[in-house]
Amino acid sequence: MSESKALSFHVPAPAVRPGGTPDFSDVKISSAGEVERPPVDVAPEKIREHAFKIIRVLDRNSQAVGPWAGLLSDAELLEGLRHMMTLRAFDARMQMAQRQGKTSFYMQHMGEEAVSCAFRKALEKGDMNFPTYRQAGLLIADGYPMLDMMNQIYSNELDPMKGRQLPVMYSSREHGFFSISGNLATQYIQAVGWAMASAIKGDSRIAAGWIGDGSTAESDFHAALVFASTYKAPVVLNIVNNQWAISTFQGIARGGSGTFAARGLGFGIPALRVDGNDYPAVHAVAKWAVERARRNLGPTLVEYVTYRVGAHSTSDDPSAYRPKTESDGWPLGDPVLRLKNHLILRGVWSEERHKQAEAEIMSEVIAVQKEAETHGTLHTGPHPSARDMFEGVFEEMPPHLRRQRQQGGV
Ligand SMILES: Cc1ncc(C[n+]2csc(CCOP(=O)(O)OP(=O)(O)O)c2C)c(N)n1
Repeated sequence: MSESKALSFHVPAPAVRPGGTPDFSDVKISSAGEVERPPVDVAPEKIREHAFKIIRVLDRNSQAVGPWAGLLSDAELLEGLRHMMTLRAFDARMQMAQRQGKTSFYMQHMGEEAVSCAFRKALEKGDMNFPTYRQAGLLIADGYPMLDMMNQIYSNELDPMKGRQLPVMYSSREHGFFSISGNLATQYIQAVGWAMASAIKGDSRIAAGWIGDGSTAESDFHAALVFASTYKAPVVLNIVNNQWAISTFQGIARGGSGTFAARGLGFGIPALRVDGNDYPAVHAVAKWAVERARRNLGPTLVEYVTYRVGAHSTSDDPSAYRPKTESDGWPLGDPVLRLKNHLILRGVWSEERHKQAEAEIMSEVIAVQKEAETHGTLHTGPHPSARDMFEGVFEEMPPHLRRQRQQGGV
């Protein structure tokens, strides 16, 4: 025993730190059009390699190529561009509103707009998403009113959550957007349960679970995969790999598995990786996975390879843990720019129209913001009634809560 070498403890570390040169040489990027598109009823073991490649449609010249291309019309792509631009403008205004003290907190989507916006277009009315706090594109792309989102962020008198939730923790049953919870990963297993219930009832609605790269380390992620694979639940299990979990780089949560998608292999769940900054690719892969679920072929795990360009939240300063210019080095580019260039190439869009749309969208967002602010912000009234604090804790208010409410004089 005494002759054995001393053991050493391994802590994965990112390639660079602040002050260094961005380095994404470890991200193996497939060429656009390169990855095969299997039939939806493919046996999982036949597509093991898909868990290590990246499905891409838009190539370096902005052309749509390969077997996953061509599913969307020009009109649909233009609509997709508009959704992403709206989300970006919304983010910019709400980020600023937080800095002005009009709300306590905000979380941006910068760089990840394609993921939730394109995914939503693959679902049908009645399907249910179980999102994290970074999928507001699901709401924007489904036509949920921006006014309701802002009212929630301001916790004002029209806040649909009545001021009980942290900003960005939206909820809309009607728009297939399950109430966001602050506790990471809990929604992933709930998505599977919802999908199981749909199957038990003989319904045709499917569920989509959402999780970030960091949160896959939570036990609920693993529980979700066990239940989804055992019961072949009609669910799409989405992992948004934006490279970061606050200050922790994705290699920590990924550990020894080559990719996050590869986590599905041990559970017998078909697993695909897709370029998360490629709107048509995200949509095509989402459609594939949604169809599998709808045809009762079971769950699919999808890893969206993207990059969190913004800070984690308004409480975070990324320059403390990664190079300031790291997002410029991200090899998959910017989702808005890439779709814009593709549409210009198709002859249905132009630089001028893009500039004009940007201005239009921004003034629309500002108009909604002005209206929301007439109903109150963090530091100006009106607010939801303090009475509301006691509602909804139980279906019927128990006597002790009624007493507390009386003591509070509301
Ligand atoms: C159970 C739990 N642990 C820790 C936190 C604190 N926390 C909030 S966001 C976050 C990082 C999540 O990163 P990731 O899953 O990669 O998603 P991203 O924010 O990058 O979209 C952490 C640790 C929490 N909200 N819940």
